[in-house]
Amino acid sequence: MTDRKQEQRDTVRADDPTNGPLTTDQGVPVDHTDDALAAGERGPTLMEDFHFREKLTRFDHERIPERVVHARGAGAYGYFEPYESCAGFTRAAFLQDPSVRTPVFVRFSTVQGPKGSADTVRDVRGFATKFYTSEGNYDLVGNNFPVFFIQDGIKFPDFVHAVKPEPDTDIPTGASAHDTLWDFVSLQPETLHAIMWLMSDRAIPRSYRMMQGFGVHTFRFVDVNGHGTFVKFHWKPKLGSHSLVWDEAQECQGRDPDFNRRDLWNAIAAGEYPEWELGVQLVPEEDEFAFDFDLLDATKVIPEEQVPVRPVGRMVLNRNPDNFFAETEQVAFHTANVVPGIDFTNDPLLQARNFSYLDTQLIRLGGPNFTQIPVNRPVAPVRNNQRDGYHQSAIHTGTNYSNNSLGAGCPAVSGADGSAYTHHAERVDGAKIRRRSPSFQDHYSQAALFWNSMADWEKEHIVQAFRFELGKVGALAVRARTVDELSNVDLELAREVARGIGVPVPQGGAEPGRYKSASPALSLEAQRGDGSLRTRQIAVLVTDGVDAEQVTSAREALAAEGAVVEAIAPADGTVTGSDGQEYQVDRALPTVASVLYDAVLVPGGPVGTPAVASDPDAVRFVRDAYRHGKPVGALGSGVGALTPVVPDAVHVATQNGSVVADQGVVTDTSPGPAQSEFLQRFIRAVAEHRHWGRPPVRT
Ligand code: HDE
Repeated sequence: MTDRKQEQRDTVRADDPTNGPLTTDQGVPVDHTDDALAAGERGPTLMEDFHFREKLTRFDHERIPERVVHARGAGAYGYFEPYESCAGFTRAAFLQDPSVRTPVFVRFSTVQGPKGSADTVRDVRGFATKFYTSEGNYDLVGNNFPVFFIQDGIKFPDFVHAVKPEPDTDIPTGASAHDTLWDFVSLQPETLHAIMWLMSDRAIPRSYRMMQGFGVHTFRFVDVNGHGTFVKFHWKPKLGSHSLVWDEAQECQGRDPDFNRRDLWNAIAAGEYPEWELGVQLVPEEDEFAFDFDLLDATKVIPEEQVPVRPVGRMVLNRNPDNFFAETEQVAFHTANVVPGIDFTNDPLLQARNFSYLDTQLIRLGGPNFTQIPVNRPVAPVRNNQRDGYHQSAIHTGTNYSNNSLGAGCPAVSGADGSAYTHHAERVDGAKIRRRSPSFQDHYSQAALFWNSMADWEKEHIVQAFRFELGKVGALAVRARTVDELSNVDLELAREVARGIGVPVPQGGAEPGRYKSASPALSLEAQRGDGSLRTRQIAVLVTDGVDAEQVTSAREALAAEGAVVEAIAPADGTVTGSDGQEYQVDRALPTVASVLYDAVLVPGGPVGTPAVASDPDAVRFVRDAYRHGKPVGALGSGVGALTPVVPDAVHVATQNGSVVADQGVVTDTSPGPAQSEFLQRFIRAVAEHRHWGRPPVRT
């Protein structure tokens, strides 16, 4: 997608506070901001230069503490609308009327790395949504995995310390491949299910726009009669869930560390608004104990095959923030921000979160008035007797206590009209104990459920991920202990991992086939979305003499499908096509790489193999695209450009002039414009996203 920043820079907004002449914070006009006031041209700077001192002081205070987890993020505004009334199970106002759009702000994030870390690291992604509802703000603070690493929030500091950079070296940044994390994992089998997700391609999403979101905990819906229903929340992206491959993700960290945030910003700026469907899994309270796991255990999913996900509405993100700090950095989520009709359960992880989020905002945003910051401000009216504190910007008048008669009793508690939040009247009875429930003790069967549900290529990627991560662990005992734990999940998985990391191959463990169940919905294969090409980035490699008809016909057909096509040449500027016309180049080859694209197309030229075939950068481009399973198309003499890269098994089939689509390598040696049959095949190959099981590259 082309960069839209310049368009934005060129638009001067009337409400921009920096429009007009320069002033100090006190509004005093400033005529000179390039030299400090000094006693003579070479003399000392004078204390009385209030503009200089104010400018530097303000600069010194620009930073606030970054989030202790989820520090790196990107956000956007949009709206949510329900498909139909959900009155049957919740009274939440924003889930009642399909004609009512509720504004939202969403922040996506990685967890481990600091604010300046790369986007495409192996990590969980945060998916936090603030609904500005008519009944107050509701925050659904979820992740792109449906399960978490621990069961009780009291372990959170331990887990986060273990995964964060090690305290002596501050290494690694944005990575989990290090001793302390795996030491923790090997000693804490409750982590295993989430670890399976972390080792899967879910941990390296292609785009924030192409990942699922999950509320993780079991929450509770409450209807107007006070009747409760357990609920798990799901976000499903319209474009489907797609991931990178690990090698590509690593290269992206250097080629474009902002890969995911740029993608989100550019898509919205281009009017390609990302969309998710909100789905709910509903469990009647009577069925609380109908499962072979505990609904309060956040390391478990309710398999979709057991309780289907019921779509209840859609969310569209259609506006980029104007100021990263003011909005994306200062947005403050809190799991306890709920509205009437949504309540908690006794999930001990959720209970801990209900304490932690407010606490963290107090330190991060410097006091209790952060709800007055525009991005956090409810659209519902706020009236109470909470007063003063750092950064108070409201000017309260009248009384500040309740009950009062001097202030006409205001603000009075609501009650009679039934609009107030009432906590679900769950009966609670128990001795005060510190003990994990026996119903939380099975840590292996759902880790195995996940493994059993994977396609072969997903399994292969998981094994490779374990080998990479554990291969970076220095303590061999930790490697071995982790493999032992894995053998309780699946013996073959454990053996495969062990073979790659130099530890004894386990002989015992979960006997093969012990855990048979699978949930096909957990595989990325089941989450392909609408199968469209919208916003897929396609590189067309061009040089002087390129067949103009081929480029134009392919470009038009792909753009009509919603793909973003970029012409990439050895240098910026223009190339001269076979028709003698000049064609604009979108990017110069040295500034890009195939990891930044979803597919590549090599058109030909009227005289023999195009020059790209001998350009090492272009050869690398095609080779990497092929290696990463991406669709590769070639036309006319461009097919020859594949020869140095694509092995015979795929390539030979293209020699007879016929159209061939093999493992997403789509070629047509006939001259002239791209034929519709070729285009259809190439479009299908791109819609597939990736093609697994290709023979290795030639070079
Ligand atoms: Fe968080 N988490 N978390 N977390 N979390 C934070 O709040 C915490 C957990 C999640 O974009 C912090 O404002 C505890 C699960 C997201 O601003 C902090 C526990 C899930 C975000 C915090 C958990 C999440 C956070 C840090 C275990 C998925 C980023 C900064 C009991 C369901 C929100 C902040 C944003 C952020 C605490 C576990 C998701 C410290 C104590 C499970 C998406 O309050």
